Amino acid sequence: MSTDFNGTWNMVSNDNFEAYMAALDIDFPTRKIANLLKPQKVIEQKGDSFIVKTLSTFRNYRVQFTVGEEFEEDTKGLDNRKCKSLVTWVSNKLVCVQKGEKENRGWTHWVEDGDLHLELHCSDQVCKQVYRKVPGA
Ligand code: 1AG
Repeated sequence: MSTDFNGTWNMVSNDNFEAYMAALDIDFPTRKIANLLKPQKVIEQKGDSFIVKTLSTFRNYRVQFTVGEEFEEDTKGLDNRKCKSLVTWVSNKLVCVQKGEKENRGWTHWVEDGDLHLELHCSDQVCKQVYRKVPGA
């Protein structure tokens, strides 16, 4: 049995997000706004099929994928690039490689002590986020 990511998760910490956004060439005013957000992750998982929604008062982002199947990702509303993305299981972690214009781009999700962890990386920058499960949601 792999990890169950289902649920609604609220951000509790966000380290180095600003530098991660700068690595994606996000402009200064957008970074200042985005850095103040406390987004929510809403994850629907059925086996290896996922819909991950990142919701905030500023912008929303939705991605759908099946583990092991490369897909075209359009990061619309974020840095507006196209990537060839592939998510795989690495033990109990979901590891995404986002191939495209930006080197070393991707993310890793895992559940640890009941919290949802997310590490986002691009070029030489790593952003670390933690989300706490909303009970009953
Ligand atoms: C993601 O999470 C990214 C989801 O794929 C959003 C996280 C970071 C934003 C990326 C770049 C910043 C670009 C523009 C800033 C503008 C708005 C920020 C709004 C943040 C909420 C949408 C990995 C995984 C599945 O959970 O997507």
